[in-house]
Amino acid sequence: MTVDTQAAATDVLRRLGINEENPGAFCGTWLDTSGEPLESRNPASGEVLASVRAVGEGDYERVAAVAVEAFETWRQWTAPARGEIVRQLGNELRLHKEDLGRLVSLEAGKVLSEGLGEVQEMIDMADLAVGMSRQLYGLSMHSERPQHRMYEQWHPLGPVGIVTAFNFPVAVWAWNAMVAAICGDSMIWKPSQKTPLCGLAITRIAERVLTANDAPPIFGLAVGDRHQVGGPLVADRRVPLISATGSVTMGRAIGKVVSDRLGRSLLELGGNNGIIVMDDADLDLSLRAVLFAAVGTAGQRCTSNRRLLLQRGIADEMKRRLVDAYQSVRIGDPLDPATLMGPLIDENAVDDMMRALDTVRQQGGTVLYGGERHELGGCYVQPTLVEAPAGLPITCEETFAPILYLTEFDDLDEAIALHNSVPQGLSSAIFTLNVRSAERFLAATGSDCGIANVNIGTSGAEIGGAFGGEKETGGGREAGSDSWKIYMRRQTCTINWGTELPLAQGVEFDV
Ligand code: UN1
Repeated sequence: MTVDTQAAATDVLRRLGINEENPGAFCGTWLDTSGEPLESRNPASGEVLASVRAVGEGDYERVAAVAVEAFETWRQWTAPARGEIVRQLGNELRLHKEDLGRLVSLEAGKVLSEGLGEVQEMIDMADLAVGMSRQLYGLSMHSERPQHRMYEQWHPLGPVGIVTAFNFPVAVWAWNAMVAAICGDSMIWKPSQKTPLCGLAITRIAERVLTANDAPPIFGLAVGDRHQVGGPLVADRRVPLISATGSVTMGRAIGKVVSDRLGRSLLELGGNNGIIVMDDADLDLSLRAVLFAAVGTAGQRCTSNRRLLLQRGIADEMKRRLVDAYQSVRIGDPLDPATLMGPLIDENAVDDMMRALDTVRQQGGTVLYGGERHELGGCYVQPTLVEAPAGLPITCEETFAPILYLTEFDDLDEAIALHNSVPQGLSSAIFTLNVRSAERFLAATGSDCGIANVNIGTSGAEIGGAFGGEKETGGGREAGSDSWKIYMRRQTCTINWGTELPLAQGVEFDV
């Protein structure tokens, strides 16, 4: 297929300050990095968009040293003053929303509406963080000792390492960065090597806001691989928190290194998200929700719907309607407004999908729709429906592709048991019009995931809630609610304003 993406891309890149070749690290200044050039490719056309010189020997250290220094100054700014910087950053993102949305589409291959949605998610995060900057509340407790006051306060933590994946190349940075910034932390961002231009574009915008305000260079960037950036960052004792999004394998490796140095990690790893559709569900609603969750972003969200559990009474009808809907999904250039599904990120992702489908067939699953590469070639694939008998081993694995496993069940207890039988625990949903079924799903013995929805799909969470999951998903929580607490250090303070020194627990210790 020929898409004239290069022409479309050139203007967008120029307006975002990206050249044909670019330095891959920022720490107040752009470093003349010494690593290999990294070519960023458009997955829709295979064309090179631009190239970035990755971090080489010694470059990481320079970025880290500046992050440590920037933290020393930044933590002395008041939290509302830090919020003002984030407010301005949100405004800059508003000005560049269109170009950034296009860049996300060009580099990650997601459809434009989702590219723009991702930038909106950054803007929403900025707005939320501005409000948070005046709400970093600590509790006040009643002391058991007379004339004593006890309370807790929250201080900035230190430089934070942010490792992000290709599928949300900008929003996930914002979940972390907007909050870390108002909390008084500096950052070192390692974007995915598949989407370095998104990292560059965002950092250029952040740089302008910092410079205009004489703020310290808190938004550090280091593009590179796990040897030059990932490894040193994760092992760096000066970096008290590592927030990482990616595979379970990656998270397990990072978690070990960080816990060995007794640092904190915030992990957002694989999902294997199930939707239960009951006989009494609104099937129109269920169908639309499943389609967005399973086919949206070509199944490359950590929240993508991968398992669909159908109660027997509606199973045949849902399957029929799903096949019809899958047939009419428009696949093609992500920048074409009519497109619903773009390509996978690269050839490896296509190979992984085809390998998973071979395993499906070997294990006794049946491809109901799709199952092949798409006639458009390149990284395009067919969205795929698989009939999977309960317990098919492959349904316990996350394949980052649009494969949806369909499994039938008789009653809700069986569905919940099936639902919870996988190692991952990110997002989940039930479709039902019965309040008892809905509440049963949300009860302590119901869904075991970090996110549980009723009559909406598994993906597309709002930023106001805490985002993350249990079990092999890693336990981290980002974005809204009280997720800010992990980016700060808690201090419990007790003040004696009297003339006596009473001891807690009634202990006597007088000479
Ligand atoms: C991810 O895929 O890593 O809930 C994050 C969603 C998005 C975030 C997905 N807001 O689908």
